[in-house]
Formats: sequence, C-alpha cells, structure tokens
Amino acid sequence: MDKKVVDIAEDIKSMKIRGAAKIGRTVAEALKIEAENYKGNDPIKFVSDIKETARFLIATRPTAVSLENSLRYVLTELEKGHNDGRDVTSLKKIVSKAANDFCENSNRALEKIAEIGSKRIRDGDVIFVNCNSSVALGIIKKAHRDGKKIKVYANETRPRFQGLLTAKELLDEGIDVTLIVDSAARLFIKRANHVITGADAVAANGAVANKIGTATLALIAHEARVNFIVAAETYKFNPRTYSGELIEIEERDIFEVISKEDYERLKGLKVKNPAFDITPPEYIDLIITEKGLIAPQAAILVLKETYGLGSFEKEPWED
Ligand code: RUB
Repeated sequence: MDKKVVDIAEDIKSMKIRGAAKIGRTVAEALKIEAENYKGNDPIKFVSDIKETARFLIATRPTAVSLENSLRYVLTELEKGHNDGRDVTSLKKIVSKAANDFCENSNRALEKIAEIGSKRIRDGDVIFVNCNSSVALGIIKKAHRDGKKIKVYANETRPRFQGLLTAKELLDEGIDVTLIVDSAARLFIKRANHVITGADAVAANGAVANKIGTATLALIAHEARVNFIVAAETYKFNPRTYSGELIEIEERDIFEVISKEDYERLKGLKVKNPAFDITPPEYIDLIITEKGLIAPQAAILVLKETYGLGSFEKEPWED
C-alpha cells in the first residue's frame, strides 16, 4: 500500500484529520493516491488492491459513515468500470474522477447547507454548539457574513477539546463566541435560540450519532424549549441502518480521559471513553441537508432516494 495512504490512515486514527465531512473527502483522496501510484497491468489485481485499501481505511474510525459512503461511491464506480472490461489505465482514471466528484459534491453540499441553514438564523440570535463541525459552523459563518449579529456558546467538548477549535474558527471570523465547560450547558442553553450540531451518522429512523454530549444537549434543549438543529449532508445518512444494523460507537483510548499516572495510582478503576452518542429523533427539530430541510422522521426517504431499497449484504470493498 502507498506510504501516503498509510500516513493518512494514521492521521485519521490520531484525529489529526477529523470531522466526518473532512474524513469522507480524505479517504476518497487516499483511494485516488493509491490508484494513481499503482504499478501493474492486471485489472483484477488492481481492483483487489483498491478494495484492500478501502478496508484498511474503514478500520480507522467506525462511527463516521461519511467514510464508508465515500468509499462506497468510489468503489461502485470502479466496479462498473471493471464489469465493462476496462484496463488498469482506464480504471485508474475512473477512481480519480469518482474521488474528485465525491469531494466536489461534499464541498458543494456544505455551501448549500450554509445557505439553507443561515436563513433560519435571525439578527441577534444566540446559538449553542458542541464539538467542531464544519457543517454547523458553515451555517453560522454564512449568517454572520450576511450581516446578522450572532452570539455563540461553544461547549469545551472533553476529552479532546474540539470546542477550542470552534472558538478559534469563530473568533477568526469576528464572531462573538464564549467558551464554556461541558457541564455548564444547562445554564447557557436557556439563553440560546438554537442548538446547531453536525452529524457523524444519521440512522434510518432519524436518530443522529454525533460527538459525545450531543444527546445530553438535545435533552436539555428539549426541556428548555430551544430549537435543536442537525446539519448533515446526505452522505452522512447510514444505508446499513435501513437493513437493521446499529451505528457503531467508537471507543477511544482511556488515556484521552485520564493520565497514565492517575490510572496506575487508582488501582482497579474502570474508565470508558465513547467518542459519540446517539440523539433520538424525538429530540431533533430539524435536519438540514443540501437538499433542503427534513424532519428526522423523513431520514428513511433520504436513504431510499440515495441508495434505493437494495440490501447491503455485500459491500463493494468485500471480495
Ligand atoms: C467530530 C464531530 C462532528 C461531526 C460532524 O468528532 O462529532 O460534529 O463529525 O463534523 P471528532 P463535520 O472530533 O471525533 O472527529 O460537520 O465537520 O462533518
């Protein structure tokens, strides 16, 4: 496998590259790099190498379905070309084009969501955010660029403190942002007009997987009668949940939560570090996709429209 692809996988695992949209685009790029640098003329071996690369990339982070959907998109195109009897040179072009198309579509989706979502924000609104979602922040930045005066509360987001990334990004735009500890959410959410979060995956029933703490925020927002909005491109919808699979929640290293020193000192202590949680659809007011606004209960329609009714028993990366 190409060394650059191995490095990319490492950067995704270590979260140097993070956020579901970016992960999706990056793995498409990785397949393109692997294809372009492939040496050999046997189409069967080429396809098998690309599938192996896809399996290797899938193993980096399990919850962000953008990763799988990006690979699914590229591999489906590759499969069609292979079935048409194309040679390796032609198959390489197919992989590159599909990867470029995925990235372009992703960037366009982000712009469209920003456009649609910013219409929901009024001058003087207060917005509460969790973690660091490029899609959610896209909405806020667009509203700000349109001249609306906005105030943002950003959750710190332990244990990896993505709230700091959010705070920096918004400050750089000249947006009024206040960083708070996660446990202060109840105090500040009451002052907000909207909570806006991103998504790592949307299930067929409209439930949303996103950074740990999102489900708690949704409950608090519900109780405080604050609008809870999820910003998610359609490639964040998980087709496998249609056939009954559950979204896998990534468990990360416990040493993101506790120091080795404290862990050794506190013999017998158990530590858990789930990176995501699931927000039930009844606590979500709206999902903003590039195709428009939907109620979470309509997620199934997005899946049907995007992936049809087929089963996902055999994935395109499987041999
Ligand atoms: C990031 C996270 C983000 C979603 C959406 O988690 O939960 O809210 O991935 O991001 P992590 P985006 O930091 O563990 O990757 O809107 O940029 O796709």
